[in-house]
Amino acid sequence: MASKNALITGITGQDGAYLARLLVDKGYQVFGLHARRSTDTLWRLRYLDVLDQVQLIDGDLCDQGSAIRAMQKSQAVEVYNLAAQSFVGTSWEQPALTGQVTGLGATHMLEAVRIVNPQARFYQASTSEMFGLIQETVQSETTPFYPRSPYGAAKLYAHWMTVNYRESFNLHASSGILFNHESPLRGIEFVTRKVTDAVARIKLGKAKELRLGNIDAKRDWGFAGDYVEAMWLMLQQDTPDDYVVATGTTTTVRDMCRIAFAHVGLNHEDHVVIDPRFYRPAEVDVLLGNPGKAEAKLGWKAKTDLETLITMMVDADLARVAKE
Ligand code: NAP
Ligand code: F7E
Repeated sequence: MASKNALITGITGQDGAYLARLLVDKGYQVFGLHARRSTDTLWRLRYLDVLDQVQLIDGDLCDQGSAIRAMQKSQAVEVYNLAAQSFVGTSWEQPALTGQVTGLGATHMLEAVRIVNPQARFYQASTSEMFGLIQETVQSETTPFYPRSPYGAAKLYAHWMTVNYRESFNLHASSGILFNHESPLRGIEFVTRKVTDAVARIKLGKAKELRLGNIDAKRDWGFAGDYVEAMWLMLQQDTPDDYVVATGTTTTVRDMCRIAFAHVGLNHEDHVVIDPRFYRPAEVDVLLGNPGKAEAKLGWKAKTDLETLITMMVDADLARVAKE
């Protein structure tokens, strides 16, 4: 069978790297929209040993022409729109930029698909942040949205544009409403990686304390490597749809810290310092997803529990910090 071409925006991010690895392993020709930066952003693709097997296309999602050219150059039949300003905290400092990349960027990609190849299948990286101030204890595809950050609001716009292009132009456009997912490739500013990196530094005598904000917040955390399989599965369905992707369990930041410190024989209470600088203007207190539809229709289920995930991340950070 001839190999399929896929285009990933955000290929240098955590999910982009795992998805590139997955698609290359499935025999796809993988193209990635790559925004020029003055520093190295290719380390994740190197870490998963996939950099040499993908073709990068210079472009920025804020630029409509970039999106169109990426569709033309890649001849993609599957498009995964993962690019975003994805850090919730930063979205209050850069709300307009977040709207442009995370919100309008999706419209640029949808337009590119509509103009260049309306038969191509489209995946939008939607998020549990759209539930924000939760309207139901367990969130599913039918739970009303109530975003609590400029990031959440931008993603909600992108989500509805995806639904709208599906209904208006009959695009095969699906949204994955993914709950938090982490890995050793997670950005250092996100709480799990901030914790596992600090645990490694404290264990190796390079730091003493870890400063955190609201450790009572609860999240439904899974492993990014599992979650990219759900993205791919959505584009293999005959009909496009929206799916919650989650583990179905929720844990406080405090308990996640306890797991991470305990893995190296330390007590988190001896090292964690609460610092109001890390509080957010509006918090998402608790998220808990119901992945029942993904399980029933896609045959997808999270394989990695939180303890396995966090210990994997601590071990990776111990190896990294030891080499510094
Ligand atoms: P990430 O690590 O922050 O990656 C974001 C990617 O977007 C990077 O490749 C980044 O490129 C790229 N990007 C940013 N601005 C761009 C622009 N103007 N033009 C082109 N590319 C740009 O995010 P992630 O964790 O992999 O998440 C992937 C997607 O899923 C994001 O849309 C995120 O919002 C969404 N999501 C994530 C989670 C989660 O828990 N991880 C949950 C739900 C939804 P650089 O490397 O050059 O910065
Ligand atoms: O925060 C609390 C913080 O930044 C998790 C993104 O991938 O998932 C991610 O968004 C919780 C929040 O992720 C610190 O207040 C406490 O309640 O790791 P986070 P997030 O905001 O949930 C969603 C699904 C996405 O779509 C996003 O793109 O942890 N917290 N103390 C802290 N968080 C951080 N970052 N740093 C702290 O010191």
